[in-house]
Amino acid sequence: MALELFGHPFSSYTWKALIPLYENDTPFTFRSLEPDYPGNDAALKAHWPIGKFPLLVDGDLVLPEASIIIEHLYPGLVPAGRDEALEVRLLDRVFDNHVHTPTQAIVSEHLPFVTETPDPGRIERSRATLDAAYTWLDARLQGRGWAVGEAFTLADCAAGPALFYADWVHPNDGRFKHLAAYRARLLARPSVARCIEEARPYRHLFPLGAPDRD
Ligand SMILES: N[C@@H](CCC(=O)N[C@@H](CS)C(=O)NCC(=O)O)C(=O)O
Repeated sequence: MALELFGHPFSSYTWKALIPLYENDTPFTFRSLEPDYPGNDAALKAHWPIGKFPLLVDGDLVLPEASIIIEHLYPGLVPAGRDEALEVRLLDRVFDNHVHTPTQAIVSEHLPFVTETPDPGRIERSRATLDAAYTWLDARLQGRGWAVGEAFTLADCAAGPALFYADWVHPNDGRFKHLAAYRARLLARPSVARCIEEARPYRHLFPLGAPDRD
C-alpha cells in the first residue's frame, strides 16, 4: 500500500519521521504543508483535527505522532530486549519532552503570529531545561556511538532534529563534549544530512535568525 507523509521540510518533527524513511529508502509520497499546496493542509486536518504534523497515511491506517509512525513502519528501531527497549523509549521521550519542547517554546516566543510580547520568563525557564537536559545527556552519551549504544534506533531519529534546532536557540557552550560529538555524528549521517539540505531553502523562516553554520 502506498504511503503518504504529511509534513513540512523545515519542521523538526517531520524530520524525525523522514529520517527512518530515508534510512530505508522507503517509497512514499510527501504531502507538503507549504502554502503552495493548500489542499494538503485541509486533508491533514480532515485526518487529524489537532493539525500537528507529521501524519502518516498507510492505506486505511492514519497515524499522527512521529514516534508512533516510526514504531509502526520500523519496529526494529526499538530493540526486542526489555531493558534496551526501555532505554530507547526513555531517550526518545527525553529528546522530545526535554530538548524539543523547550526549543519549540523559545521559537514560539519569537513568532509574531504567536505572541507580540515575548515572555522572558518562559524563555529563561526553557533555557534552564535545555541546560539540564544537555547535562544529563552528556553524561549518558559518554562512550556511546549512538543514543543507546552502537545501533541506530528510534532515539536517534528523535535526537537528530531536536539537537539540530536546540543548538540554534541554546548553543552548547563547550561544556558538553560528548553531546557535541554526538550531534556532529548525527548531522553527518546521510538521512539526517538529507533533511538538513532539503530544509536549507526555508532557513529565512527561523524567527531567531538561523546561525551561519550547520
Ligand atoms: N507530538 C507531536 C509533535 C508534532 C509537532 O509539534 N509538530 C509541529 C511541527 S515540527 C507542528 O505541527 N506545528 C504546527 C502547529 O502546532 O500547528 C509528534 O511527536 O509528532
